Amino acid sequence: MTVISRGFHGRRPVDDKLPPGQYETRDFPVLSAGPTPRIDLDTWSFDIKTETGATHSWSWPQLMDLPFEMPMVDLHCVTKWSKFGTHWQGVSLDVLLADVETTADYALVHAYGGYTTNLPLHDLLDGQAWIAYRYDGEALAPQHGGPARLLVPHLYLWKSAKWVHGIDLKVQDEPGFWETAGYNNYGDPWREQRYWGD
Ligand SMILES: Nc1nc2c(c(=O)[nH]1)N[C@H]1C(S)=C(S)[C@@H](COP(=O)(O)O)O[C@H]1N2
Ligand SMILES: [Mo]
Repeated sequence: MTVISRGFHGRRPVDDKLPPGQYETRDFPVLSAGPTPRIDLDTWSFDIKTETGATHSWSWPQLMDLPFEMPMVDLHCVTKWSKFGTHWQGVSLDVLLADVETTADYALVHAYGGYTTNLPLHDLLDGQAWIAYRYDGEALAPQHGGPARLLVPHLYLWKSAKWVHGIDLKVQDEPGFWETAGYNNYGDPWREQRYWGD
């Protein structure tokens, strides 16, 4: 590993925050593969299902009762925009997975409306992912995934499923919606993993 001393201890310069091939935008574009689903908070649930079929379920009031975090993160979309310093509120997946017994290595995330996306379970742990329900101090807008979306900012934004409904834990990896359509199975913006083969 090469260590480069910058002789500088302030904010990272913008170029350092911008993954290869990305540009910065101040907008918050909306990208959805289908219509925004109507979701009733009275029947909303977030369900984690393990490889044995055991299911852990949270209603909306139960989610609201959990300890939350307020991460500030940079977003990177595979369509090449990046947005720096976005403010969210949500429940860490570490909290939701704490009492879930599993030997699975993979997660298939599913959303109201049918969208799916897959990632290694490891990438949901250790402070890397949230079920986010507030953005910029307000309830998360429906077009951005409200009432709640997955937020997993170290991967391209297609992994951050809007209108999240649950996560199935799998022993074997199973590609989701965009991954089946040719997008990279992992999607690390810093390695520019946009498509299969990148
Ligand atoms: N349920 C669902 N989640 C989704 C998508 C979608 O079509 N449906 N699009 C993904 C893609 S490709 C991107 S870039 C981001 C866009 O999030 P935004 O609309 O809040 O910018 O949501 C991701 N999550
Ligand atoms: Mo995207």
